[in-house]
Amino acid sequence: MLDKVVIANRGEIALRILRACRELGIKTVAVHSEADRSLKHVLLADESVCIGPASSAESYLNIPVLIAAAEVTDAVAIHPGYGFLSENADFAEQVEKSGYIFIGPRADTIRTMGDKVAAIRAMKEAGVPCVPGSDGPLGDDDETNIKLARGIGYPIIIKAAAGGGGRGMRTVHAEANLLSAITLTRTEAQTAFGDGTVYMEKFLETPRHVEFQVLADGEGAAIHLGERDCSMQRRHQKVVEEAPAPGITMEQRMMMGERCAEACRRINYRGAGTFEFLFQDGEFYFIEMNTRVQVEHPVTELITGVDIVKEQLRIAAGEGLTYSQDDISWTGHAVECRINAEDPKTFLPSPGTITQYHAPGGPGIRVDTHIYNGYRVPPYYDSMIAKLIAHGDDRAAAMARMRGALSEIVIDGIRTNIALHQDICSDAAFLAGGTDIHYLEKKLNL
Ligand code: MV4
Repeated sequence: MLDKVVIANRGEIALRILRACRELGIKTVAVHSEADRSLKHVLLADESVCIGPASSAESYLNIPVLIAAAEVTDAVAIHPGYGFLSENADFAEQVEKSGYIFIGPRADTIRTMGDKVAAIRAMKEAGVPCVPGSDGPLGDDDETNIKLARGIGYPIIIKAAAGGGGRGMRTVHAEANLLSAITLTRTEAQTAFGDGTVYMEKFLETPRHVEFQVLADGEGAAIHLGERDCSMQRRHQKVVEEAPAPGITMEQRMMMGERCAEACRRINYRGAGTFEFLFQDGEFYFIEMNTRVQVEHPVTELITGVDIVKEQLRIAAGEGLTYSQDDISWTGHAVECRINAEDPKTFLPSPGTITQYHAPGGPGIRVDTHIYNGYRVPPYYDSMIAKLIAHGDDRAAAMARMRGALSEIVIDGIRTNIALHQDICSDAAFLAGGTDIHYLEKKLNL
């Protein structure tokens, strides 16, 4: 097993990684900014290193300083968590060139998946169903692009190859707007990402966001852990996630999961990964692959019993996968609410000191959080402060446990979105299952 790991992240995921390391007997190094000295995992880690000022650019995004932290502590590997440098191919490359293990896929895999055109091409070749589209970058010939869009049929969407996660996209509902939309998206992409490459897809109007979790050893073995539904979102920020996805049959799960796992085998994928699909009218359409552990991984853990972070560490140590596909089964239903320090009306971040924290509990309740009484939520980073996860024998039981936990949890001193979660978890359409990606934004604008 790995001897010592640098946790190149903060907050709940840093604590989650620390706990996985501790179970595997791995020593931990917490790296933190000047604003994060009192983070819970910093206090629990075997060693800690201050890596710079509060600003992320000078601390959690500072590649040379992170590698230096591994050097001075004699660590053997770096876990990037999610966000920050987790999907930065240059970081992965520099970590490995410096002689450390990057806990994630090889740099070239991250680079391929970061280029959405290349990712779609690779997945289509591997037999994963994709959205009808340009099957490559758009060229500069207007007539060709007009014909392409006519062939696909309006509405269509123009996306930046270097975008993803909702950045750099523009929908087009009629031919009159096509050419200006291509030009605008190109210009924006060039400015935002330094790459003006764009592509075209059929625009799906009422899809759900359904994603498959995979684990692969980097030597051709890969399994899937089924799917999650992450349709409950606002401005591309997920709010509630669940597993399994309502209405997906075991046949669909095994068919799509196996296609994802097979794609991983073909590209010798290493580590944990997520295949994002749009799901509409009973069909799956691949849109992007995430090459990191995701915020919502606990719902999959609760219904499969697999510790995804421990699997990441085992894979990185070269120990391979603990499970074969036949070992994986799914029990009950799990739901996760992301608790943010934010104003319930404006959704603006609400940093400050937590004067009282009371954790919910009881059967089937898990709380992934770094907060404690007296903890000061800094204003510099993401506003997510806790994930409340409930598991039950079926979806209704999981939702009932979630409502109970939401009524028990107390977070005083700052504003949070707990009331929003209470509203969502009592919403008739949500409880019926299968609400699409636009449902929450429409509900909030009533
Ligand atoms: C789409 C789409 C409809 N049709 N692609 C947004 C984030 C990025 N991952 C892809 N996104 C979308 N791509 C086609 N062809 C609608 C979205 C989309 C979306 C997708 C998933 C979750 C939330 C979303 C919110 C708005 C738009």
